[in-house]
Amino acid sequence: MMQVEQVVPIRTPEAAFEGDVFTVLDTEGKANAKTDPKLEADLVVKMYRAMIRTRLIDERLIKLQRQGRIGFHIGSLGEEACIIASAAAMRDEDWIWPCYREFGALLWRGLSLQTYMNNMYGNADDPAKGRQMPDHYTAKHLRFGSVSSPIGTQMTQVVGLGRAAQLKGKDEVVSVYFGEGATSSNDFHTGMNFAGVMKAPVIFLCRNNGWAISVPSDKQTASRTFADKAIAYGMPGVRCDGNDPLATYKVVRDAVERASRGDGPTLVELLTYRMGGHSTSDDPRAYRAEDEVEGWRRMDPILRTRLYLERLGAWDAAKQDTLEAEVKAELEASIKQAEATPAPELPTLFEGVFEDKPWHLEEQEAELLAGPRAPDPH
Ligand SMILES: Cc1ncc(C[n+]2csc(CCOP(=O)(O)OP(=O)(O)O)c2C)c(N)n1
Repeated sequence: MMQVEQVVPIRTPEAAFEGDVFTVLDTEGKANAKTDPKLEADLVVKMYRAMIRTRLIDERLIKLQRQGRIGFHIGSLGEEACIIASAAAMRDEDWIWPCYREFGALLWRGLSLQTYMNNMYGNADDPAKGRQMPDHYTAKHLRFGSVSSPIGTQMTQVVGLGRAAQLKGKDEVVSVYFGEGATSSNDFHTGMNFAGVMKAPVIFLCRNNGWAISVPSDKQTASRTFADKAIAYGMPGVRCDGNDPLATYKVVRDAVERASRGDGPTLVELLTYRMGGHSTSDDPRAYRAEDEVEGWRRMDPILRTRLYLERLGAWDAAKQDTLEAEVKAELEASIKQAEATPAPELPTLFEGVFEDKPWHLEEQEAELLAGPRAPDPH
């Protein structure tokens, strides 16, 4: 009988990267000549700038939540390369479908920081009009899907989207993010199976960040790797260094080209590490050792990318200082405006679903508006 040797454990980067992982940059930021996709320096600088912006936004939002100014944040500390580089590898005509950690990809696609911040505050200018939790963004006009909080549900939605493009003869590819925990969901099986059978133009991006809240990746599966799961669905499964933007860009771009040719879906396992808590509602010290996090610090995607760019002569300390100052100023301005914007008007609760408001909603709205109001606690 075949022996399955798990390489899933992610306690240290060494264990995580055992075996067949596509990587370009080492921890000193040196590119491997054999795997280097030789991306334009300008593109790597653009990705690096977006990674820094994402991290600074994350750090600020965590503080805002701790100060009680926003209710919740779910971020991407340590996962910036796999999110930004995979978004960068998609073409403008393609769709990006998030899990819930991918605000960096949404900003990459062109959403303004102000609109994102309005969503974090659920104010009157929030596109979701405060009806959703913070970090539950949506931007159809940018070909960016809505956040799915129930684990895995986005994986069937994207196959429908990809299949529709296929039936209409449109050259559009869909990428979808999810964590390794989501590979245990029914929707992972359903989505992967349909995509495989129909050769749907979908790229399944599994961010293997080591943890599904408090469940470590080695308790999530008995498979050798998460990429191996692709075998059962008749599609390629690739393991990629998700803390390396060059490797991630190359692997995702190859998958886009494959899907665009009509050759079907790809599962990409992006090896990364969740440096922070699951969300601001979590304290990871309750279930994981701090030295595990320390071990991953030298794999920090921002550090590796910066070292690479410095070697190329495309980045230096002065550029870093300017960028950080710019992002911080932009952040403070967007927070100020979001806090000065009032809450959505009550009647908006009843808008946006039906073109003609049904009688029962008319009645409920009238009752709500006539009812007593608690004073504004702020
Ligand atoms: C169907 C469902 N079950 C449970 C939850 C609670 N939950 C929220 S996030 C999460 C862990 C998901 O981990 P993973 O898929 O690895 O993604 P990550 O958060 O690590 O990015 C769980 C269990 C949920 N949102 N939906």
